[in-house]
Amino acid sequence: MRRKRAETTINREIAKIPEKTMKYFSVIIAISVLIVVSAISTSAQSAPKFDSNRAWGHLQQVVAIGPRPAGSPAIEQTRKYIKDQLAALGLKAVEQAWDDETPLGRVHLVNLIVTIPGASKDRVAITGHYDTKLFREFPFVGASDGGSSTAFLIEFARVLKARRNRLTYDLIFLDGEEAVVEWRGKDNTYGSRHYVEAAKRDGSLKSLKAMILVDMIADRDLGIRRDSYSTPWLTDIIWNTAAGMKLSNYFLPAATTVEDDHLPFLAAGVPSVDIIDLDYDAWHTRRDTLDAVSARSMQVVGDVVLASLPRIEQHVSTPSNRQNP
Ligand code: 1BN
Ligand code: ZN
Repeated sequence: MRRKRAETTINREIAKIPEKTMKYFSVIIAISVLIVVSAISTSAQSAPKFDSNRAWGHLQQVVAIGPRPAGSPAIEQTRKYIKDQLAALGLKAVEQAWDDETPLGRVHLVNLIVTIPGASKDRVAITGHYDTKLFREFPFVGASDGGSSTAFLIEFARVLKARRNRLTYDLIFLDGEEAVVEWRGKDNTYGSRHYVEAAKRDGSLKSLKAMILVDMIADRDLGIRRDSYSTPWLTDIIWNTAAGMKLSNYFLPAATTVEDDHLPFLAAGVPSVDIIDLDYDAWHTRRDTLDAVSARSMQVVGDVVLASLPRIEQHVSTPSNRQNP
């Protein structure tokens, strides 16, 4: 009874509000609802995603250039392609150029570095090589070996630029990963060794908190084993992320050891991981072409690396985990 009387009073009060004012408030409420709904849907849409169709397009272009050994006109053309693609994204690639002694004489080498600033100056590097191994007996176009890392990094640059980054990201296109003659002694990893030495000298290595290397990630039959040289916490984050995404059929629990561009970073104390599928039938053969690789494999690696970043950012930002506080 008392409630009914209260309702009647409220209704009477509402009736007193002029119709114009009511309309005004209804419009304000409707606009507010629209703003909230569109903000929610924009934030859901704007979570940038790795797009393997774009990566595949880059891979096609890079493979079409042909064999791209260090010091060749073709690798110069590849560099132009990478720089042009990054420029189209509004990103500038900085060249780190030098000449190095190899078993075949002096070779001109160039690393390309793109920096995407984040909230912190602490950095994570995502790296891969863009040279292909020199074979004189056959044309080696390295669709997975050299091509996939190049295509991956260009597309990853687009994604990181669209992402709100807690840390600064350096995407490093490494030259001269491949042996000029044979993988022993210093005839390999020219680009990563040069980058690390230069960063030690200029003091910038201190801000580099982790390094993720991608190499040969487009195998149609993707199977990436854990590299035992790689830093355990970083490997765990990536493989656990893959497991959480039900992708353990690609990021396998089995272990292996691989010598690659991560070793100079590890030797300098930078936590590093090599994401590499070495169980690749076409490895260092004329069959490492587009037929042997798939966009889906690059998508898997792109999704897993991207989904791993928040945990990596959290790990390196936690004071007790910091090596150089
Ligand atoms: C990766 C791609 N590597 C060369 N091309 C490094 C490597 C060298 C891996 C020897 C295994 C054995
Ligand atoms: Zn190779």
